[in-house]
Amino acid sequence: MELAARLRKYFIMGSQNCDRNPVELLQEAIEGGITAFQYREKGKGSLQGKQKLELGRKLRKLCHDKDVLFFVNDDVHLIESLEVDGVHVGQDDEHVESLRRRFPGIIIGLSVSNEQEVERSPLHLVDYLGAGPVFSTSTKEDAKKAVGVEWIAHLHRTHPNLPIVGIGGITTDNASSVLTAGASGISVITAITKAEDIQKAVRSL
Ligand code: TZP
Ligand code: MG
Repeated sequence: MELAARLRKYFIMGSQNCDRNPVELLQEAIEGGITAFQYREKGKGSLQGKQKLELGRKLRKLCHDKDVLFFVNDDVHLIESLEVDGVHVGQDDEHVESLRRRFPGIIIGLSVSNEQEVERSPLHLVDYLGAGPVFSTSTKEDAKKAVGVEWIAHLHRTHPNLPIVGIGGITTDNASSVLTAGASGISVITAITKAEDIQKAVRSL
């Protein structure tokens, strides 16, 4: 399957996002039909060191067994330890050039929130773009201002060959507007972690 199709339902989670066992939660999300997963163990209450790695191993195995793409969020140590499919980085993380040099074969996703960030980024080394926050979100402490689906449409117009994944405040109600604007996929945290029925939520995204 093409990368764009495999980014269609991209679930992001760390233990700090979970009111219940993260392994069971991911299992259900996979049953529901997510196509990609990003282990983002970050922020208040997140695991560190050995515990972070241990949970990563369990989640990585679930994805491997069900052929769900497995990403980590900007953690070079985890890239090496978990044999990831890919990594997602923001503008302030390890630079794409150095990641590409060190890990030539992995998928690299980069967040872009405005045209200045696009201009200073080596997009030729990137496999997909994370665009957002599309809608306002309180899940990420330092999230930038919401950019709307217009930002997705703009990126799609200016970079038609680069898959785009929308992020930030995406729900079962607004997901289709992000796809209609030109995104190949939507990435969500709370739309899945806080869902009453996880499988149902994933199916309707
Ligand atoms: N990057 C930009 S917004 C965001 C991240 C990681 C948080 C998305 O969380 P939610 O709950 O889907 O709005
Ligand atoms: Mg980051």
